[in-house]
Amino acid sequence: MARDPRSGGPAQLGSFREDVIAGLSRPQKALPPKYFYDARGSRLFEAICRLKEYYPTRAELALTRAHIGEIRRFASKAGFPAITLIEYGSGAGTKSRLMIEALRPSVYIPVDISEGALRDAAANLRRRFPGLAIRPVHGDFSRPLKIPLPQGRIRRVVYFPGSTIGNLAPDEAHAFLRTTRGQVGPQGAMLVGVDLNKDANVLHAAYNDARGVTAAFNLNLLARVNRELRGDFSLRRFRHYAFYNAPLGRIEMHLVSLVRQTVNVGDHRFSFEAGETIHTENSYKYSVDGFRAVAERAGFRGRKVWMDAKKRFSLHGMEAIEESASNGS
Ligand code: SAH
Ligand code: AVI
Repeated sequence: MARDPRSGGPAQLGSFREDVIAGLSRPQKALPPKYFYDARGSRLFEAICRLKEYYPTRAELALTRAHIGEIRRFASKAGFPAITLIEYGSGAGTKSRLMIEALRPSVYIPVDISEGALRDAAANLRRRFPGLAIRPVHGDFSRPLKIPLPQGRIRRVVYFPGSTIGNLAPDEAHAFLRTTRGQVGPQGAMLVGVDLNKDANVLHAAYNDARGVTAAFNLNLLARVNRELRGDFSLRRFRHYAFYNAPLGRIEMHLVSLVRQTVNVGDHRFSFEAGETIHTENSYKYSVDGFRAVAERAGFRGRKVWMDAKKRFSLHGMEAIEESASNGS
């Protein structure tokens, strides 16, 4: 498995420690959501996907199955006999399987920060598609990554499902799309799953499930800090809190300190007031046109959009805009 030098081993621990210390030192304490996905976090995310309240996974799978023929036609291009499929945040690989069956790429490159999930998904896909070249990359897609791209007349298609793009702030989403545009080249394409704006009650329920799986996913971040960075967070002294921030169009997840307390992380000490929060995740929701505008600024033209029957979730088929025609920054 290819590994970004900063993504595995002690170097990863280094950036995790730096990010945690920096995040807990800010006036609004914050931790980056990419650290949710240790082995337990990845399993908890899969459990979230099965919850009745968490509609995005079911909606995206349903719309992908319903429109798979059109998705295949969109991804293929005359004059390009082969496809390289690059998937960011591939996770357990459930959607990957569908896309590989439809697109029949000659090379598949899943990229994920969660090493165990990536390894297990790649092993499953190798059994299922024995002729396919699978080249997993363990790394952080918010940083420059070396992706082993085959050269030649090969159509490069990036797949970014699950609305993971919604976990990026607008400037980060722009930067990610710009980098991806450079990666796929002028003949490349992208398929992005994007969660849509909707009734705040539906959103609220999706991030406050009755069984408390999302709460366990959120609190697991503190358990990870305890285990990997010599932290002493008491998980009973924090509570999961998620709400829809309508003016900013995003779900925010926080961990609320239930009491006034101090917490140690290695040699660093942090004070919490009762009610003070650690901001752990944003999940931006878009309109179809709103997302298209973001993508266009980054060098992708929206060609197709597929939605589920309730119009809760969208999959955007986008093509690279030729450099001379792009107005992106
Ligand atoms: N694509 C799957 C999983 C989505 S969960 C689905 O649609 O169900 C988000 C995935 O992105 C997880 O597998 C997580 O490990 C990965 N991820 C999150 N932030 C990342 C980052 N900065 N770099 C690489 N992978 C990341
Ligand atoms: C991966 N990502 C798109 C999920 C989301 O909905 O923002 C992560 C998640 N957080 C809480 N529940 C699910």
